[in-house]
Amino acid sequence: MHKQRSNDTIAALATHPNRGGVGVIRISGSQSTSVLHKLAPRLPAMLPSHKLFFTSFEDPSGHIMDQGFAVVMLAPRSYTTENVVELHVHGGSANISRVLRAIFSYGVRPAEPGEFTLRAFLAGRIDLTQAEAVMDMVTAPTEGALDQAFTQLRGGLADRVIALREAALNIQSRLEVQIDFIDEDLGEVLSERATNTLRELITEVNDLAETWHTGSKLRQGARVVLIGPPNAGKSSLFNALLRRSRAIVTPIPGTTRDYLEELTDIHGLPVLLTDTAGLRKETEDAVELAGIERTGKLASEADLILVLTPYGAKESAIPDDISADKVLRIRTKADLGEGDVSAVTGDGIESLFMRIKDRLLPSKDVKSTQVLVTHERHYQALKASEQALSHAYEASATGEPADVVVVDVQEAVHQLGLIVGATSTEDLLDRIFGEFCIGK
Ligand SMILES: Nc1nc2c(ncn2[C@@H]2O[C@H](COP(=O)(O)OP(=O)(O)OP(=O)(O)O)[C@@H](O)[C@H]2O)c(=O)[nH]1
Ligand SMILES: [Mg+2]
Repeated sequence: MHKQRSNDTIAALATHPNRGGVGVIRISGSQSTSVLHKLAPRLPAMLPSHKLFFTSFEDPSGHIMDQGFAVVMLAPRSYTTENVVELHVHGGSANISRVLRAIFSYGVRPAEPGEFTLRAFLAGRIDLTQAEAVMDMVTAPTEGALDQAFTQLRGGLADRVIALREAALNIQSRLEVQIDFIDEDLGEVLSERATNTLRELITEVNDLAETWHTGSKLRQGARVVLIGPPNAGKSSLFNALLRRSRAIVTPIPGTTRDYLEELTDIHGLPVLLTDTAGLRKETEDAVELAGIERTGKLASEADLILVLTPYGAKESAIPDDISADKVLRIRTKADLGEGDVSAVTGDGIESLFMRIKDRLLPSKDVKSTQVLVTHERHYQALKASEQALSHAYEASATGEPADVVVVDVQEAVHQLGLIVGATSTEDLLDRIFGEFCIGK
C-alpha cells in the first residue's frame, strides 16, 4: 500500500465532507507552497509560515471557485515535517471535490489513508504508539477512551516502552562484553548482575502488559449482555441503562425476539450493551428458539453477563457454558418488593452502573490518564518480550554462557522495538496505517 515512500506531494480532505461548514484540505510535500500560489495567485509571493491568510481559490483556467483561508507551515515545523499547506474552504462535498481536483491537476496525488501520519512517523517526529493514538483520538467513543488516547499521543506509553527497551539493551551489551571476556571471575560477577537486572525487568514488562485488561476495555469498550427469563425486565433495564427508550417493553412474555445492541457510556467506559430474547425452554416458537440460541452465543462472547431475576421469582438459571466469574445477578422490579433495581422508579440504576464498572475494570482506582496498554499489538509484543526475558533469565540462572543468554535478550529488545517502531517492517506499517482514515 505504501510502496511509494517518495517525497511526492500529497493532498486530502482532513475533515468530514458535508458534516461541517468548513472543510480543511491538507497538502504536504515540497510542491505544496507552489501549488498554493497556483490556487491563490493573489497571495503575496513570500508567505510567512504559520500565518493565516484570507484569499480566493482559482481553478487552472482562472475561474474563482471559492474563498477561504490558507496557511503555510514550513518544514520542519509541521505535522509531517515537510512543507504543509492547509486550506479552509466551504465544507460541502461538491466544493471540496472541485478544489481537490484543481490541486491534483498540479501533479499532487491523493494521500493514502494515514499517509500524513506515516510521514510524521518516518521523519521521526512521532513514534508508532503516538501514530496509533492519532487514530484513537479520532475514534474514541467516550471521554475515558479519549483521555487514554491523549495520554498515548503525548508519549506516555512510548516513554515507558523506550525505558524498558533501554534496560534490555543494557543487559544485552553487558552480555556481549562478557562473551569476549577472558577473565572468568569478572565474567561471573557480570552474569550475576545481569540475572538480577533481568528479574526486575521481567516484573516491569509484566506490570505494563497486564494493564491491557483494563486498557483494551477503555479503548474498544466492553460487552455486557442482559439475559433472563421472559418478562424479567431485561428490555426495561436495557432502556434504563441507555437512558432512553430503545427496546420495546410489553407485559407479553417473549416480546424481544432478536437481540439489540447499543453503545453506552458507563463512567467514561464505552460499553456495548445487548438486550436479548428471554430464555425459556418450553417454547416451540421457531423465531423465539432462534433468538434463544443467539443469546447463548452472545453470552459466551461477553465480558459481563447480567442475569436478571424479577422480584418474587426463583433465581434464574444460568446456561451451562457460561463461566460464573462473568455473571452478575440482578433482582429486578424492586419497586414491587425486595430487589436491586427498578426500571420503573430508577432506584438502584446508579449503583448498578458502579457495580458494572467495578466488574469490568479489574484494577480499581485506575485513572483514565494513567499509562495503560490499549492495543492488542502492544500487549502481544510485551508478552513476547516478557517470555524471551524469562528464557534468558532461566538460562542465566542455570549458568548458561553469555552467548546463549544474549539471544533471548536480543529478541526482547526486538519485540519492545516493534511497539514504538524502533524496528518495523513494511507489513507492520501497512497494517497500522491502512486502518487510518484518509486525511490523517
Ligand atoms: N413494576 C415493575 N415492572 C417492570 C419493571 N421492569 C419491567 N417491568 C414490567 O415487566 C414487563 C416485562 O418487561 P420487559 O422489559 O419487556 O421484560 P423482558 O425481560 O424484556 O421480556 P421479554 O422481552 O419478553 O423476554 C413489562 O410489563 C414491564 O413494564 C420494574 O422495574 N418494575
Ligand atoms: Mg425484552
